[in-house]
Amino acid sequence: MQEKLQALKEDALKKVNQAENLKDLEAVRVEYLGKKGPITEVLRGMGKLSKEERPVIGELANTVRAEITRALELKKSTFEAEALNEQLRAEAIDVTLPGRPVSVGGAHLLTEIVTEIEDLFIGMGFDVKEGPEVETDYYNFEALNLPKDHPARDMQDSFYITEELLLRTHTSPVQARTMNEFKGNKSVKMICPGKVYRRDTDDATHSHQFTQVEGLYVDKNVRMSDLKGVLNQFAKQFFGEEREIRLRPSFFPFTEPSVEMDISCKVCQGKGCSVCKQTGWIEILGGGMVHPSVLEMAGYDPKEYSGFAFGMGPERIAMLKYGVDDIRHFYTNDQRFLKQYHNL
Ligand code: 2NL
Repeated sequence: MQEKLQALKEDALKKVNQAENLKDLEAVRVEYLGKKGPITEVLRGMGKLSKEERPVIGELANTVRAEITRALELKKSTFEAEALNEQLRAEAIDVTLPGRPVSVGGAHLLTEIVTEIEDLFIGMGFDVKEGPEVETDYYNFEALNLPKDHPARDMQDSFYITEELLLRTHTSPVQARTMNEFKGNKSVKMICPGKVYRRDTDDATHSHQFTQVEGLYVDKNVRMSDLKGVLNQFAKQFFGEEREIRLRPSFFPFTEPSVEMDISCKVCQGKGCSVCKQTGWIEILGGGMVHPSVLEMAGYDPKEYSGFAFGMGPERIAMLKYGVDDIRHFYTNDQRFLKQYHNL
């Protein structure tokens, strides 16, 4: 019996040694120490042994079981340590690797330009107002002194939705609405930025949808010199202190008299170059004194009130300021174009 136990022990220890993984170990444990294993069998059969043999065999069987258990546990902890090391190796993070860059978004160049224009006019006391892009024929045309037979109202030039509704062709209706709201009793000093629509074939300088910022100042005693002063201030702040402005006579149905404003060319300092087409001047915007009929239709007495208005295209201004050669760059969202202006 003693030899049998010794042999069992040696077999078991040998198998523990040969085990390659936790599964093998568990198999050895079940084989030798399990309920149906040989050691349990020996301990169960103790009753059949003589009085003298019983404590000797009992002790030996317990020792053998303890030794096998110890060997199993030792081997098990080796496997577990190996597994942990393997896991640590596999999950190791090389903290010296360069990080993955997180790309940061930013406002679109046009948004930046419009915001900058807004800030400059807010600084001169103007409110910023927005209005609907789907307009009535009345506010888009009629209220701005563009009667039914006016050529600018040609169906071919605007996106009509119904006979009475269209996509606004300028932001002026926002101003006409505001004047109407104030019912002729209050001064209006506002700018209105926004999208406008015209039926045009898109090319490098035309787009069927573009942006406009218009301004309006109506009060008692508003004069042409006020328009000139405000626009001069805007031009110098936006394009640089060294820029000169000049006003040329022009025509718009909603202003009388009407002007166009040029700034001196930055590229050639007014000497003449390809950017200013040899004139030394670059056209920036149009404006004038609000036509008496426009004031009257909005409920203002043109004998008591006067006003100036102007309009500009931020796309054109951005193209001039940054040398953008195609208006379509603003709408096609090519990251290579847009990213150039992220740190403005
Ligand atoms: C341009 C010229 C202009 C206006 C817009 C206006 C608005 C009201 C009354 C009178 Cl409510 N005028 N707006 C006046 C003159 C010119 O825009 O070249 N825009 C891109």
